[in-house]
Formats: sequence, structure tokens, C-alpha cells
Amino acid sequence: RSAGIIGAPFSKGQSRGGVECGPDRIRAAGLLDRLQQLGCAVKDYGNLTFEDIAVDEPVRGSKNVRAVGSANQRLSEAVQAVKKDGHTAVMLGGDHSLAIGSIHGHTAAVGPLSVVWVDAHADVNTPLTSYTGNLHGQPMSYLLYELQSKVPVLPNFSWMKPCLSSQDLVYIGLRDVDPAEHYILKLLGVKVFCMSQVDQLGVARVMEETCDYLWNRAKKPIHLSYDIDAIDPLITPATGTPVVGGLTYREGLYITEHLCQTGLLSAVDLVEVNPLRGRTEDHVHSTVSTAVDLLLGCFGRLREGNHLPNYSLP
Ligand code: DIR
Ligand code: MN
Ligand code: MN
Ligand code: MN
Repeated sequence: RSAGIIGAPFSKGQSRGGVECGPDRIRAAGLLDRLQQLGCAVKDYGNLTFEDIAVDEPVRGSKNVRAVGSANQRLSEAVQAVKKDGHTAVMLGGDHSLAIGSIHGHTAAVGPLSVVWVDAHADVNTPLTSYTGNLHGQPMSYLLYELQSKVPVLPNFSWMKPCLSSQDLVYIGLRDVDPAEHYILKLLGVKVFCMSQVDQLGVARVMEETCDYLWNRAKKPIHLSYDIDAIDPLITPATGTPVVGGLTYREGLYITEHLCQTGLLSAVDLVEVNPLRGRTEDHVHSTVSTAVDLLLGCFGRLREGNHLPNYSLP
């Protein structure tokens, strides 16, 4: 396997500064070296730069719509290039509005996907249902075919079209879902393993059922979109919208290990790491090192230990 890493230092899908520092902090924690130690080839495509948009007035209450549209167009192209080079794409955010470009670009390169969305939040508000006007709470509504008629045409979004069926989506870790989002999830019959189901079934059964459900139609490449706020804020506090009662470190890691061993993992987003939201340096360190561990889990790191295939005893 090989990883193609894209840094996306973008924060305008929400209002808290600092999440644009995520990619560099995750790299500084040793992601590339540690992937290589696993025997994984790594190509770092560097950080994207984003168009400066002077006037970006709210559109129907949603903020920075033009900046988010433009940034995601660039990200979509970058993900397509990484997939054409044959790598598993790794997008380091940045906020979760970046899933628009990441999933769009991934689909454009490889065709229909299965998406596993690990998050405290459903991120399926439309611009018309959002209370906050933050695009990081809306990306799934732009991506789903079934919501096309409910999403107004927005400036700088004409490059993209919905590319995901609600039957090819599974959520894990939800515990902070707005009423309109809950209505949408029920209306579309989306498969959700909220935290109650993780409690009830255990994470191993959740992952078995996730894959059974997704593979019922066809085995498609998997896109994992991992919001660090899915993990309990006792472990990953340095994030913009922490919610109590999240996944443990072990549950969070198990999700990545299970998806890795399917052999179908084709792209990963790791988003919403915000070093400025940690109250102490320990909080930031714990958040960033958990993010690195989740990514290593996606590329075959095992808790039992690993060794390279050409290892020979001295
Ligand atoms: C809320 C919070 N549902 C919103 N969403 C967050 O802004 O739409 N998503 N924090 O990550
Ligand atoms: Mn999210
Ligand atoms: Mn979230
Ligand atoms: Mn968020």
C-alpha cells in the first residue's frame, strides 16, 4: 500500500481559528515516518493553498459559502490526482466542510463509493435547516443525490454535483444531531450506529454490520471520513465542537483497523483537529497523537505488533 497525503489548511467551514493548523501538527507528530516504518510508501503532496475571497457575504444564513466552494474545488482536483497516481488518499483537515471536495474528487477518480462517516455530528444540515450557518455542519447534504432538491444553488458550487446514494453511507458515533438532521436521516433511512448502538452492540459488531450493510449492494471502494470529535473529548479535546460521551481510544482505533483489513479503504479524511482549542499542551498532544494513531490504523498498524515482510533475525 501507499499513502498520498494532502494537507488542507482550511477553516472557513466553521468559526474557530486554529483548525487550519491541523495538517502541519499531524505531520510534525511524525505521521510520514511512522507510515514508512510500517512499510507503507508515502508521497506528501504538501498543503493546498486557497483562493482569497474578498467579499463573501452569507447566503441564506450560511457563512463563507464562496470560500468553501472554491477550496473544495481545489481539493477535489487534488484528490483526483492522488487517486490517479495510485495511492490511498489521505486528506488532513481543516474542517469537515472539506469532505465535499474529498468525496467528490474520490468518486470522480474511482466511481461510486461506500462512505463511513465517523463523527459526533451528522453534518447533513442543508443551508436552509442549519442553525449555525457553518458549512462544516452541512457537507453531506451537498453530496447526497436524495437531497439535491432541498439544497439551493450556491455560488462557487457549480463545479460539483451530488455523487453519493444514502444507501452507500453509514454513520458511526453520532450523539449531537439537530432535529432537521434527525428527520433527514429517518426520511432517507440512513444506516446510523449512534453512540447508543455502540454501547449496545460493541464496536466489533458495529463494524461487522457496517460492512455487511455496505456490501449488500456491491463491494465498492471505501471512503472513511473521520471527524476527530467522534472520539471522547477526554482523549481528543482539541477540536472545535467537542461533545461528551464519545468513542473510546480503543473503539476509535478498532474502526480503522477493521476498515483497513477489508482491503477496500481507498481514501481517508482526518478533520477538525484544532491545536488552538486544547487548554494545555497535553490536550493538544493527546488529540494530535490520537489522530496519527487512527491514520496508522488505516494503513495496517496492528496493536499486536508489526514487522516488515523482509525482516530477518540478526
Ligand atoms: C451543528 C454542529 N449541527 C451545525 N455541527 C458540527 O453547525 O450544523 N459539525 N459541529 O461538525
Ligand atoms: Mn464533522
Ligand atoms: Mn463533528
Ligand atoms: Mn465539526
